[in-house]
Amino acid sequence: MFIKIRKGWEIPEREATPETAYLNRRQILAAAGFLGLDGLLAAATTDSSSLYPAKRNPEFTLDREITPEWAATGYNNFYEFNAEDKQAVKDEVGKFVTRPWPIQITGLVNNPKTLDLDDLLHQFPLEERLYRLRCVEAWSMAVPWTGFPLSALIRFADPKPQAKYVRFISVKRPKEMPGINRESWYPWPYYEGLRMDEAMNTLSLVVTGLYGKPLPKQNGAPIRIVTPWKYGYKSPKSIERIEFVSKEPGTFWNRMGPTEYGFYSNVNPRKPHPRWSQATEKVLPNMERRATLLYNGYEKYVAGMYNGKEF
Ligand SMILES: Nc1nc2c(c(=O)[nH]1)N[C@H]1C(S)=C(S)[C@@H](COP(=O)(O)O)O[C@H]1N2
Ligand SMILES: [Mo]
Repeated sequence: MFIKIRKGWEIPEREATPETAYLNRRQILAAAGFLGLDGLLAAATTDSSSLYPAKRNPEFTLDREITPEWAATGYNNFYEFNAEDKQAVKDEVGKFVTRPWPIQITGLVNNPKTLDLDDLLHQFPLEERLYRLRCVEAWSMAVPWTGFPLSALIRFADPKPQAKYVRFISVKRPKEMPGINRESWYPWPYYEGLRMDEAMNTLSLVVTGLYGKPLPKQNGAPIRIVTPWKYGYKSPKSIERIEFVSKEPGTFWNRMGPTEYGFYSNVNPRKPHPRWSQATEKVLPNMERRATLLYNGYEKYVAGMYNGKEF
């Protein structure tokens, strides 16, 4: 596994053009006074690109460099698009439609609701957080996600006392996601879950942006979950439903390989995967090896939730 390193002369577009030079059509029309009051209101309430970049939360610091944007957005696990070639995912997302995007909040809650993503984005203040991400396959990255605490969404949903777990269900759109029919034996849609205290943990983030911009499709647009102390597959992409349930829910990867992918899947360098060691990781983009940390370095936030056996 090797990622092409950009040569000095291949200046990323982001650095060549100041981001503030981009305005969407509605903002330009509104600014020029062509839309009238309704247009201005529409531009103000439904345009979520103006929410980025969000203010960085200084609590979350890294022990390494931020992964270059081209690497984090060019090397992806998103099996609905391409299960074989991580560098091809970004080239297969073109047909994926991420607006409008209704999110269903269902199950054991007092406030079941279907919310459009853009309304959701205006209901919860966004912040940026630098987090490490450790894939179970051993590659890792460190990136600035934008989002809001999952705990805020859970409080809004107002779970009933019987709700002990939260499930997340990704979209399944074979016409837009070419990997689904190519890998038809997988139990689509992708689905994941967390215990309620894990979901309420400070670190659990509803993510809608990356590198100060709306989330790229290959990273799970328009909305995903990120749980940085767990292997990357516990961070489901492009979710359309959040369901509150009473029993430990099944998960996509546990269904595929029950002996290899447990429900908790907390990062643990001392517990090898049945087919490889987890002691070290390969850091994008150069894939240099470094030691993997217990709970991916987030022990102080999460160790208290466990009795030391949930890996
Ligand atoms: N729906 C869906 N979510 C998913 C996956 C997937 O294939 N489908 N892959 C997971 C895995 S294995 C990892 S490591 C991370 C990768 O996220 P990234 O591509 O943004 O780095 O997404 C996770 N979420
Ligand atoms: Mo992964």
